Amino acid sequence: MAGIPVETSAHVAAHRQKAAPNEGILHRGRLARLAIWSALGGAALALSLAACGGSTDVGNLDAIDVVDAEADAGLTTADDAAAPVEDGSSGDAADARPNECEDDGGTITCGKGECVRTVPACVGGRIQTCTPKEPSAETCDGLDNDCDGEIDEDVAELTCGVGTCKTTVPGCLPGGVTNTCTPGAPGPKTCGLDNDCDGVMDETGPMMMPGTPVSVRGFNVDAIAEMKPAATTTSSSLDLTAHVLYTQTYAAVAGIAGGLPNSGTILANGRQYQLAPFDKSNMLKLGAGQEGTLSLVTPASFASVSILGFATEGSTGVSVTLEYSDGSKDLSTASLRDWYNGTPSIIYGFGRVSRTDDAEPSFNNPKMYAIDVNLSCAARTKVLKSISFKNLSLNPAPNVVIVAVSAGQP
Ligand SMILES: [Ca+2]
Ligand SMILES: [Ca+2]
Ligand SMILES: [Ca+2]
Ligand SMILES: [Ca+2]
Repeated sequence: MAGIPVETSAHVAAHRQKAAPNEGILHRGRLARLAIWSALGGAALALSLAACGGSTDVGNLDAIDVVDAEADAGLTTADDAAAPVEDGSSGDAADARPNECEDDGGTITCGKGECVRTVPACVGGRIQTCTPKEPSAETCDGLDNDCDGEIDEDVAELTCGVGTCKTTVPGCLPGGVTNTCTPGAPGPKTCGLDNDCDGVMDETGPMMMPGTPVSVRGFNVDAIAEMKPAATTTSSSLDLTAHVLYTQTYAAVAGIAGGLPNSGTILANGRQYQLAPFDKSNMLKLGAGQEGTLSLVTPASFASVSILGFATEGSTGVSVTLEYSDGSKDLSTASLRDWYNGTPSIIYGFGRVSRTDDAEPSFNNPKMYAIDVNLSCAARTKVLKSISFKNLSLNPAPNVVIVAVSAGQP
């Protein structure tokens, strides 16, 4: 046995330093065999140590090489210089060497979403490592492209429409379906919002319905006959042929149909108007070119104003000026149709009579009409104190007759 090199722990350490990484740790089975060699060749230990004590054994018969060549025969399938090997003795102590494994068909899975990769856990006795696939930008496809565990989560939202029609929806629907954006439907204008979705903040709101009566003063004629004879219960006719209106009480006494409601309340088009008392001035009559003003008994803020009136002896234009407590005014113009046969009318069928002979009720005529004024958003915050009118006719004939005012609250 003399001359057979023997590995010691010191020798093994030296061997490890120059060994390939996969041979960095001595196989324990080899250590067991080393013990036998030590016992048999104890006398040669000193010689062996001397032979292996140098800084290199390149070109020399290395102690481990020798051991492997003789002791590993039949036990391993490759030498230490080759890749680590599977020695077929699964689970025994000899298999504890790192990076060695059993080729049992097992796999390793790593990554999330589209980055998932599965590799064999063991190839050629070597434990394998698993590297996930490269992520990509998240797109709407029902997949987790960027491999963060969430599907389609970074697809941008869709926005469309303007004003109150503006709509925002998810860019991607479940299942990877690209969404579409549909703007909301336009609605009635409302102050401070772009409800009609034209990109401009609305400066006017809706007409406020129903309107409620606004008590005003400033009427200049009593043109409602509440009792016979009309000449004594009215102060002025409304046209060139001495006609005035009459009440239901007058009609009952006169034995004729029609007549304005004794309550003086007129309901039409969702608005309520209240006639002034029948025994006082109850209409504003303006001849061609004339102006007149109705003052609110209680100034207040309104969203819309509706003026009940008509013209006689023909239709005519009329200017309407809303006057606010801060001194500002809103001017608009309208036309008032003749009280016979104009359309559309607010009310008709109440008849008229002559101040001189109490005759000629006519039940499809006369008619009354409405001038509706929608206040601007800014004007709705103001206090309306009066409404002035001007008969725009240049001819002497048509008269403007204003009967009542109704208004909607903001
Ligand atoms: Ca994702
Ligand atoms: Ca995706
Ligand atoms: Ca608008
Ligand atoms: Ca009267």
